[in-house]
Amino acid sequence: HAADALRTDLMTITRFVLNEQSKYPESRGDFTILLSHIVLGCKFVCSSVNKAGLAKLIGLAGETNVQGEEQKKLDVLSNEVFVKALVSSGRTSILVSEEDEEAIFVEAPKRGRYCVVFDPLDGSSNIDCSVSIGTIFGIYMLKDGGEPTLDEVLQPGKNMLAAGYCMYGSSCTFVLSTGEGVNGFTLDPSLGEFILTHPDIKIPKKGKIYSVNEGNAKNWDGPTTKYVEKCKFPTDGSSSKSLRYIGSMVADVHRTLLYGGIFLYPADKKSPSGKLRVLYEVFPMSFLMEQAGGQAFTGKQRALDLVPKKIHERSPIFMGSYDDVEDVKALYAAEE
Ligand code: AHM
Ligand code: MG
Repeated sequence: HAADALRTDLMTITRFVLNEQSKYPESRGDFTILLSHIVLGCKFVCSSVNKAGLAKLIGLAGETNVQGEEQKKLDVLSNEVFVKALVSSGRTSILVSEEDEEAIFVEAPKRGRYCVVFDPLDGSSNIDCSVSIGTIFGIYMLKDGGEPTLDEVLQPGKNMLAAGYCMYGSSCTFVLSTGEGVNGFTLDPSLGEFILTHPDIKIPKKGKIYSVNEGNAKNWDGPTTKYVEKCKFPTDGSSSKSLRYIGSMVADVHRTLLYGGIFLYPADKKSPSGKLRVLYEVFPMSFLMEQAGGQAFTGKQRALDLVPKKIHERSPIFMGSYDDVEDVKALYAAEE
């Protein structure tokens, strides 16, 4: 039986990536090593997130617990874990984290060929009520020669070598693309391993769900307003879409990838560049969307073509099913 074979022949994430990389003769296993350090960070954060309520890990940074030890907020703790895991991999040169104002340049003896941009714990407003949160990351390869500079990471998203996220939800799910499609892995807590459970994820061409913070509607621009109106009151005979919004990008994007539809965080009058960060939120998720057959659009251009000027830059974003994003593009084109 095929199902039996799968159950006993476990495709772990490490085995999967080793297989993928073996297609490239020049590959030295560096990527696999880097990824295993990211995976380790995710397992640690997953276990901390699961214990947070009990362990009283939740609390303000700087607060002290009964033992008089300083407690760390989960997002601060997660950042430390990822920075240490990435530096100790010996495969990174530059790290950009949502939690750190400045990029981190790894010291020469520990330097490697990769730059990693990441949001160690996204959706932090959801931590205290145990709603799904996640880690998002993107990986660039260093150009050869010379001292690494910030230009290595101020690159369009299409230059990413790989991108992914880990969702700490009802199960811990790791979704990865190395530029050849998208694959999903689920943590088997008894084994402590991520097992391939969602091979070759393809987003439905058109979806029945839209996902947006509609509380910002009064400040939206024309095309966004028209698009959301169309979701609710379609005029082409199609049925209206359902609204699902968690307010945790990883969870909202994960649902969009699997079920189809559109996720948007548009610009508004108060935040003309939207809210989400280009390097470690918009790019990795746009990379995954395209790899799954969907699209990602900023309101002006393909999201992966953006060239960020600053590491914490923001951009409006519309991503999801091919046809749904096509509708948004048409409304923006009509505006011009
Ligand atoms: P954060 O990095 O401060 O957690 O903010 C990012 C989050 C995303 O996960 C989510 O898509 C968005 O903020 C929700 O924003 P809003 O509460 O404005 O709807
Ligand atoms: Mg974030």
